[in-house]
Amino acid sequence: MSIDLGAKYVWHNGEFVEWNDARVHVMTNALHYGTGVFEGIRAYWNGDQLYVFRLKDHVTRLLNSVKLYGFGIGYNADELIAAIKETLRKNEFRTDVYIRPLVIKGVGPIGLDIRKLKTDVYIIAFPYGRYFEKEGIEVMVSSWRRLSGQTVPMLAKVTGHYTNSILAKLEALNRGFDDAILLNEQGKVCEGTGENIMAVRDGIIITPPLSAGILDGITRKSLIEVAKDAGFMVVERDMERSELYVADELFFVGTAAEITPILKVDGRTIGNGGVGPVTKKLKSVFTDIVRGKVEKYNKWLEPVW
Ligand code: PY5
Repeated sequence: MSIDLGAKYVWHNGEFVEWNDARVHVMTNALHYGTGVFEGIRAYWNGDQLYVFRLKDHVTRLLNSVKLYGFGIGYNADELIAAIKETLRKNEFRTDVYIRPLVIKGVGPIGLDIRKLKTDVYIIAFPYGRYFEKEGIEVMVSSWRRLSGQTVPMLAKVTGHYTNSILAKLEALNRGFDDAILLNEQGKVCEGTGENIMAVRDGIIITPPLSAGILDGITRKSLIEVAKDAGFMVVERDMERSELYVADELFFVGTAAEITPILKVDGRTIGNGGVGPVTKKLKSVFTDIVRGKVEKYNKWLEPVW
């Protein structure tokens, strides 16, 4: 069984394999214990160039995830960057693309001593559009708490951590919502299931700090810089659950989600129920930035062709 996502080749440990041949054995440790780290990266086609957004930052975070779990990986940042660009060229992509580097602990016996297991590195990439079909979404505050940084390193983007996100996502979908916001164990706002969160209140942009146990999101970091450059005040601080309900604007930010307006939380309308002016402004600037239309931020773009 395979799935056709419109890609021809997958990069595996330095070689290209046909999409349908990119398989793993059932004794792959990562399948049993969630021992994989990964990235989600987007590349945008602007008509004559394919730009990978903040490629170096994503690769750095991947290597930090590897380090936090003590996996070992036989490639440095420059080699991974080159491999990712090569994968996009090999697939001849001239369209918007999602890139998923995946580093997993490979085949081994049933135990937890992963030290001697081979690390398999994959670079998967395929044409991709929107993550959320709707322009604005309705979310609930999950009954599940976000994994705590005292349990697992939350700065690491680890496959196993996503069982927590999936519980929250399923709970939300089964109750008719589009997604969920997770609180941390202190009851403060943390993040979405696969997105960071930002609120606007009285013209000030508020977002939970790294110490709330969020993933150190690259979209979040970029938007903080863009918003400040545009003259907005941005505050990274703990947020109460109740602040969600009284926010003027609320939106998710992330590679997959890009900037997704949140129109309702737990059935309560946010602001006037539409997409607010700050969200609109950031969305429009961000859309231009990723396609190379704003000179100042071209430093974030890695051309492929
Ligand atoms: N928080 C979590 C839990 C995430 O999974 C993600 C990204 C983010 C925040 C945002 O980080 P960034 O801006 O660096 O992307 N999630 C992945 C993505 O590609 C996968 C989601 C299923 O957006």
